[in-house]
Amino acid sequence: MFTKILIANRGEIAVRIIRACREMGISPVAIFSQADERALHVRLADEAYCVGPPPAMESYLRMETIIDVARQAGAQAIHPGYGFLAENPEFARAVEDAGLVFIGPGWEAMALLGNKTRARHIARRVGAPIVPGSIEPIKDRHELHRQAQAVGYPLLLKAAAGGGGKGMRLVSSPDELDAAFRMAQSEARAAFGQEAVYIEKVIQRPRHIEIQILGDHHGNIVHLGERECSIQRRHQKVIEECPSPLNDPDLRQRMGDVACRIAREAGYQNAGTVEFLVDEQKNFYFLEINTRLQVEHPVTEWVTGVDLVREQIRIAAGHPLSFRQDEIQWRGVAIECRIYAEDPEREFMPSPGRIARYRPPMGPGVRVDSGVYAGWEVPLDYDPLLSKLIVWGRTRTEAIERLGRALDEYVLDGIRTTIPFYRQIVRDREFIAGHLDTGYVDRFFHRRSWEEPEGLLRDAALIAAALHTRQSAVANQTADHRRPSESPWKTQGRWALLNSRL
Ligand code: MV4
Repeated sequence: MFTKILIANRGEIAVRIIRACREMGISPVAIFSQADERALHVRLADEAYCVGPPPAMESYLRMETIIDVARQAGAQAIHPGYGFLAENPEFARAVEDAGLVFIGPGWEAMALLGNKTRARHIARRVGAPIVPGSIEPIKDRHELHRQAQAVGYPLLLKAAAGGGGKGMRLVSSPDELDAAFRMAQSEARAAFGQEAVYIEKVIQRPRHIEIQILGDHHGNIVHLGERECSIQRRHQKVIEECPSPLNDPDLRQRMGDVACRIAREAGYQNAGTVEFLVDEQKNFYFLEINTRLQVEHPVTEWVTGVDLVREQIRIAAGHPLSFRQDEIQWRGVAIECRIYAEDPEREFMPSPGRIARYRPPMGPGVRVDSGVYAGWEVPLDYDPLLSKLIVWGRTRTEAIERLGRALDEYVLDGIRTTIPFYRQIVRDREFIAGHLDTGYVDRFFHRRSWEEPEGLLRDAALIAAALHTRQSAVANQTADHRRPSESPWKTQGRWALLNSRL
C-alpha cells in the first residue's frame, strides 16, 4: 500500500480524501494556492506546498509543478479529487510517466470516454440504449439535414468534447438548423479546441440518473446502484438522492448491468459514473461517463456502506475490490444538499467573505463534508461549494425530516449561502412527494413567486410576535416566571426562517 499520497485539490473534497488517507495509515500531502494559505485542507494534511498564485490556471492546474511536488515529497500516488485536473488524460499520463500512480482510470480510457461520440459507439457496441441521434460527428450540411430529418424536432446539437450540459444547443425547427450548427461548431472549437458536433433527439422532461461503478485491475467491475440527480439549476446539481424515489430494483439491476457492460468495454478501472436520462415511461438512455469521483458520492457510500475513496486508493495500489456484486445491499435513503457561497435571493450571486460563525448540524443520521471553519475567508477564485450536508433515514420521509432538522440547526454566518433555499425545498410539497425531474427548480421558483406575498405577511406577523414576546419579557423580568419564555431553539428556527425570507 502507498505510504504517502498527494491530493491535487482543495476544499471539501481534499478534506474527504485526507480522511480516507488517515484511516488507511497513509500520510496526506496537500497543495494550495496563495488564496488558500489558511484553508482547512492545508491545516489537516501532514505537509502542504504552495503551487502558485490564486488563479487556478497558475496553481491547481499546473501539471508539472504538482507532479514535481509529489516527487519531491516522496508521494507514490496522486488523487485528483473532482474538477481541476481530474478528467484530464494528459495529466493522468504525465503522472504515470513520472513513475507515480494516478488514482483514477487509465489515461487511455479517460481520453476515450471524454469523447461523447466515441462513448456512444462503445455503448451501442454492447447493446446499451443510447439517445437516438448521430453516432459520428456531423461532417457537412447534407448530413446535418439528413440526420435531423431522421431524428425529428426539437433536437439537440451537442459538442463531442463537451459534457455536463456544456456546448449544448436546442434546435426547434429546420430553419434554425444551419445557423445553430455553425454556432455550435464555433462554440465547441472555442471551448474545447474541437469543433465536432453531433445530434441527439430531445428527451422530454427527463430525469437524470447516474450509476456508480467500481472496476479493479483484476477484471472485476461492480455497480453500486443509482443516484437521482434531477434537481439541478443551470446544469449545476443542488440535491442528490440514493436511491432514486422513482426507481425500482428491476430498473436498478438493468441500468447497473448496462453501466458495467459499457465500463468493461471501455477498459475502465477505478471509480466512475455512468449517466443516463430516464423518460416518463421509465425508458433509460446512456448519456456519458464521468471518469472521476463525483461530488455526490457520499449518498451512495451511506446507502451501500462502501467507502468509495478507500476503494479508489486500494484499486490504484493494485488490490482487488474488497467485495462482490452480490454482497452489495441498499439500505435506507440518503439525501445530499450542496451548500454554496451564493445568495439564493440574488439569483445565486457569488458571496465570498469571512465566515463569522460556523456550527454544523450533528446528531443521528447526519454527515457534513465541509472545507470551511469559522474565521476563514472564502476566496472568490474557485467553485463556491463550501460544504455538503448528507442525511440518512430508513425511509425517504425520515431522511427528509432529518434534512429539515439539520438545515434548521446549520449555522453559517458572515456570508450568504444556499442553506435558506434548501430549508424551503425540504418543505415543498412536490419535493416531498418525490416529483423530481429536470424542470423541478424552475417550477419551484415559479410557485414561490406566487406564494411569496403570503409568506412575507406571515413573517411580518412572526417578527411582531417575537418582538412582543421579547419586550414583555424584558419589561416584566420579575413577573416572567408566570409565563415560561419561548424555547431558544424555536427562536433560532424562526430567525432562520426569517433570514431565509428576507
Ligand atoms: C439532454 C436533455 C434532453 N434530451 N439530452 C444537460 C446536462 C447534460 N448532462 C445533459 N443535459 C441534458 N441532455 C437529450 N437528448 C436534457 C438535458 C438537461 C438536463 C439533464 C439533466 C439535468 C438537468 C437538465 C436540465 C436541462 C437539460
